[in-house]
Amino acid sequence: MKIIAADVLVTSPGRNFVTLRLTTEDGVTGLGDGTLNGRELAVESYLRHHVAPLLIGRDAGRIEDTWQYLYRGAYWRRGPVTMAAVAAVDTALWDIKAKTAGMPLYQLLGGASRSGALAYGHASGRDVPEILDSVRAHLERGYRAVRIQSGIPGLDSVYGVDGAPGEAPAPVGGHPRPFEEVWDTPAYLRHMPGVFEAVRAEFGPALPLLHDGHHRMTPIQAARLGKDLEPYDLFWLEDVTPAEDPTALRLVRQHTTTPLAIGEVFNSLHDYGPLLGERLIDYVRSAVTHVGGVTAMRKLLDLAAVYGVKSGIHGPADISPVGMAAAIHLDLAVHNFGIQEYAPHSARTLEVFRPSYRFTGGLLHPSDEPGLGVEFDEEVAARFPYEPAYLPVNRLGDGTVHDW
Ligand code: GCO
Ligand code: MG
Repeated sequence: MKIIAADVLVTSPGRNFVTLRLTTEDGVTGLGDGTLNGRELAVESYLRHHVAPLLIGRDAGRIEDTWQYLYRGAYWRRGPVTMAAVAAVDTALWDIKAKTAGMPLYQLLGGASRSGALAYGHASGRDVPEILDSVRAHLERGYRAVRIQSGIPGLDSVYGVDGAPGEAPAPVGGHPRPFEEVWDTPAYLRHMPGVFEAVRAEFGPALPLLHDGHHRMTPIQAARLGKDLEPYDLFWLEDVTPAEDPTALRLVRQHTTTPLAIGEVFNSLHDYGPLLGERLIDYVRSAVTHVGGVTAMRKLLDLAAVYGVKSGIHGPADISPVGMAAAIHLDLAVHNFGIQEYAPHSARTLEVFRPSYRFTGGLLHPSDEPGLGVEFDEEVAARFPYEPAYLPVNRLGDGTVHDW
């Protein structure tokens, strides 16, 4: 079954998404997500100029071969742009294969290992009362696990806290340059234990609570935070140190029993090398969209399983519904599932992408539609052209650019 068309579709129904649509000679279409927040047009160009022409005439059934052809054939392997492009192709090919088989993708991955995938939502607030309200609102929407991000006294805005620029939904047509936030790690370290104490006091010991450090700490600072949060029994502490130095987690691990998660900015299985082998983490955080697609994610999760490490697939609103659907199929199928991040998309985004996955009783299910189970409406998408938008930049009080 030959591929006869490879269309790269960029749309911004509230934030930018890059979608690849492959069509076979039999008229079967497959969708893949290649969205790279703030650098979308680099992936679009890579796909349009360097990948799409190579796909025409190839056999859509040869998924592994196409993955290797694009990865090894480029010579310049890895990197977020390349791997998002490879992910888009790979995911679209899995969509085609599953549609052709007349099965939901999770069946091709081995079938369901559970009835649904536990999802966590993003609770946040500028202060403790706002956070408690946000947790309550999430529980009312059905969540059974929540990430807690908090405003910090003395700081005007903090990424991940509702109302702060850059978090879902990203500003449309917003900033011609990235918004700049001021950051203060000592103030953050002083403040966070009290926040978790208040949340535990209100919601009891059983609710899974997560927190994202967004790469802002040194190893010794992260070790201290992990220790200070131990009494509040976190499900995980995410991205505590800069991601390009995985061995930084050695020191953190020596000091704390708080479970650690990392990987949303990784783009290769190789980035996990020492983390798995030395048992420095508990959860892998890659997105299907950024690690190289369903093929690469399956390999990563199987490798992680060897070390008893579980999945925590990245699922913020900048992963399109296509990337989310791929994640949920994997969540249902793999044995070492941990949790799935789920930040629902805006109503406008759901006019363009029509996913069939469902969120009920705190669990995500991919549905039994053949393939990924997502439709893309090109006419609606055309109403929302690309809008320049960036992630924010972090600076310390004296102006020094800081990890973010
Ligand atoms: C998360 C994240 C995101 C990222 C975003 C960047 O854990 O969900 O840290 O909010 O910052 O995906 O584009
Ligand atoms: Mg994160």
